[in-house]
Amino acid sequence: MSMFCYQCQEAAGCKGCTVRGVCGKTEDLAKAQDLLIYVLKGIAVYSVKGREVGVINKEVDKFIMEGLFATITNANFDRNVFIERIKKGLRLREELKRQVIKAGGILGESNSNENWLNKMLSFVGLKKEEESKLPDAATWFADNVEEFNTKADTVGVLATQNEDVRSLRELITYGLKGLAAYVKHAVHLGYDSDEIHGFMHKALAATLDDTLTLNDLVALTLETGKYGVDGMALLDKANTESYGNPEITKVNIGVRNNPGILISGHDLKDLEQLLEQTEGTGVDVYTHSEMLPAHYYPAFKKYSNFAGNYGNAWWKQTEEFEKFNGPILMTTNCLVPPKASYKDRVYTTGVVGFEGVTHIEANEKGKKDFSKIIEHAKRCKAPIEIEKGEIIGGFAHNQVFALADKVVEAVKTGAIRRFFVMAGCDGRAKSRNYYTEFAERLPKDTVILTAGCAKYKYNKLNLGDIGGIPRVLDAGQCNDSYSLALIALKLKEVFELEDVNELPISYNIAWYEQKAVIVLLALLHLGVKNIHLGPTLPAFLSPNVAKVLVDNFGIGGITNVDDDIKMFLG
Ligand code: SF4
Ligand code: SF3
Repeated sequence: MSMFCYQCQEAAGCKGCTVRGVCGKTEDLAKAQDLLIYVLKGIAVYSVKGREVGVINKEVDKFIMEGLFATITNANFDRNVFIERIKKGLRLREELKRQVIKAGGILGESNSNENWLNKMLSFVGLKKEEESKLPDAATWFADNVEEFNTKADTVGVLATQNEDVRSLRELITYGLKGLAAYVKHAVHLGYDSDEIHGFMHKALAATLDDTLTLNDLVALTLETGKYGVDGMALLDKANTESYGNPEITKVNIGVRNNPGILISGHDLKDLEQLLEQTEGTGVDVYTHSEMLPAHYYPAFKKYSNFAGNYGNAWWKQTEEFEKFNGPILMTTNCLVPPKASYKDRVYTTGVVGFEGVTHIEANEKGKKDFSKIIEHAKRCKAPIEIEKGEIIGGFAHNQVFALADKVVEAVKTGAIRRFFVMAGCDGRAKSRNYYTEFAERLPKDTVILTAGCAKYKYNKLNLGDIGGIPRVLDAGQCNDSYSLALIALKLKEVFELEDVNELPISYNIAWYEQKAVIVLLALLHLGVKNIHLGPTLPAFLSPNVAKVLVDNFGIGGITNVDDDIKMFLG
């Protein structure tokens, strides 16, 4: 087997990609990503010890967060980026080790005598018995690519022999990847949390610990969900304090006559900088896929060149980017390996990357210079119209709370029989048409609560409204699933219920990549039961781990639309 990856819903044969990723990830890239994760775990070991003695290295926090994020499905396909990260990670690890030894976090006693410390580090290193207590990820070292390749063969997912331990370790790691992505966006807006970084490191280090039992790992999985809630709450605070609360908004899905820039991904700070820099240049800005909800924030409405949303979910980009005619800025996943016909129009930023595609870095003050993209746009034709009309969204917690009386009344009178949370991801599998049919066939007295790119399966259907409340309420991006949880908790309070599961809400969630994993774990932490996951259950759940989720949380898969609707409606 040349590689092994089973982190997303497209894992080949619902088991794992072993030759090349269905996503386009090559064997070399997969191995470099595996090794980077291993390096991050090794750094985390020192970070945990460091935090015990008051050592918090912010560069380490940032490095681990961005490294996790970079390995999310469809984020970065540039192997060189991972090789450089591995090299930097090993350097950082040694630096952190030094700080921790100095603070007494490893040898047990603090010694601020620089001479003693230098002597010890250069001649003795860690005492042999101390070193033997540390996992290999914290002590191995190499400085050339050949050795990286050899090492990578031994540290991937399958290095853990026991399939249940492996399953839980990976479930935690994927949850952390999703969490890291959300925290990264918050950090970009100046919001951070030492506590969340501390937990991420503790959990990463724990995936190396062979003394942990399955029960310990299950507990850690649920704790990951707690931090998932905290991470999404932090990002919600960052987004709403920076840009206002999302409000009901009609978004144009047609085109104008000016050249345009298409921006995709989840990073609102990148969007803000792009809008500032394109204002008055004659270049319009359109959103794609997960950037659509940016239109719901009051702060972006002042830009007259913020033209609308172009296209659909990420997987349609190969067709839609072609027709857009102008440059495309990818701020996060999901990037599909670009076709030669438009590759020169693709730009990446943040953790996204693809070999041969121009990457825009922030300067030391965090500012990104998008002038190259703007000049590029000016040389391009206006986008080809692929759709016309408007879609409506902006039903995040604050807006729904403002409508609470109306919603509660509709539930009390029976005008709304049930809500269906259909958050999550879209994807290219044909079986996902299930979600379009499911939305179409739901009885007219039901309302869909959505978030994430899953919405594109039904947000352009004409499903009508119930007394003025649209039957599809879009809260925003996948992280705004947090809003849906807040709405559920609010309804529980209004209806004076003991348990959130007594509400007339069903959960039929579509997943694809690892952000959906942290959303799922967050919902479990909030006590939500009987979540159905599709279109297939994660390949990384071993039969025993799946059983734990079924027995304790009533997690289930999907079957067919009619039977599932019957089942949900009881
Ligand atoms: Fe396969 Fe998904 Fe891993 Fe890509 S990310 S290699 S498609 S399991
Ligand atoms: Fe979509 Fe990638 Fe997950 Fe943020 S853009 S939801 S798949």
